[in-house]
Amino acid sequence: MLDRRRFLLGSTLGSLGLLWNQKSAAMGPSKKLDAPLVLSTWDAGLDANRAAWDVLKAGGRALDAVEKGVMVTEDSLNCCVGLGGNPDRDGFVTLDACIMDEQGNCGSVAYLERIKHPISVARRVMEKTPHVMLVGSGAQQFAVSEGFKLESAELSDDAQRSYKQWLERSHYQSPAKNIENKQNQHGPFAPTRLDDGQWNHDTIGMIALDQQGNLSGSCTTSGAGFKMRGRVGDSPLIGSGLYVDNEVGACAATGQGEDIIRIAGSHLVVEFMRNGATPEEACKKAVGRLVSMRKNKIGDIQICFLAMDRTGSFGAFSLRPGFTYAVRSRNEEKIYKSKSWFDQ
Ligand code: SD4
Repeated sequence: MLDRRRFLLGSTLGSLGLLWNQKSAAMGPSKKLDAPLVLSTWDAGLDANRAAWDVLKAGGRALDAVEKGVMVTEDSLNCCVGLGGNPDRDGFVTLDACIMDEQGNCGSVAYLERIKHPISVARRVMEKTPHVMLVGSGAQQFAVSEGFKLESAELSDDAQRSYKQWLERSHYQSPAKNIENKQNQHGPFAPTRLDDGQWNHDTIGMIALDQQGNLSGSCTTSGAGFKMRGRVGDSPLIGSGLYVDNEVGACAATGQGEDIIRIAGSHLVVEFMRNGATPEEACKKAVGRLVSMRKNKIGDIQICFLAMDRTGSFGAFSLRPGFTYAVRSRNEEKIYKSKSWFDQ
């Protein structure tokens, strides 16, 4: 009798194990690293990760890490982040950013001009106002009242050159279609900064897991190069450019904002993880959602997701090849290349 019970128990557990294995295999690979851990979009994320890592390894909060981290990119002369970024089609740099912590607190700014660190203004919105999002002149007014310096509106040398080049090519007809797709960077509206394709993306989205096991995320950008004046992308929109749920995981997005917004991309990825998908599989499912929604309108756009679950498993997926992301942990400091829908 006892043997029969043991046999039944063993075979039940065996089949549970089998189911578990089948599920994991179907969900696709993800890599797991111990906390603390920080991930960010594109190669430029390496430098940003270093600043975040200093906070994390000292036992600091993920929230502080993701703010400090992306400030490095906002300070650098990047094509697509901070005041050195490409302007809108009227020649003004307008910045979008958001931040979210482990308790669902979040703050955001959009269409913000002449302020060096939009991510810090977003954090102040989160901590000092009853609101989640401030835009345009109101966001700028709030920033100044909080002691942020109003910087010059002059474009950086690179941005000026790039803007001139774009005006010559486009005759002001259209905003750039896509600033993300490395594979398609030589079209009439491709806003390459130095015509070598290395400068046509870089929005930074960062997600981190601290030693206490808490997640936070940040995202900051000058948005799509040569966009229409007033255009806001996914990056400052909680749920599109960034989402954090401490019980599940976090996701940050980069790519054509309009298409990330269409599917509330980062929130969607977190929901897929909540339902059992690994981070990479969740990112892939979100890309697949856009593919089936837009069908032949998928055109030349690029969208990319980077995700981590609450245990430190992480992964990414993009629509087209070319998306890279930077990882920093105790064991590694590395650039990964994500898989893409069109690799398949
Ligand atoms: C936007 N998602 O404004 C941003 C662009 C981006 O790297 O990701 N650039 O649509």
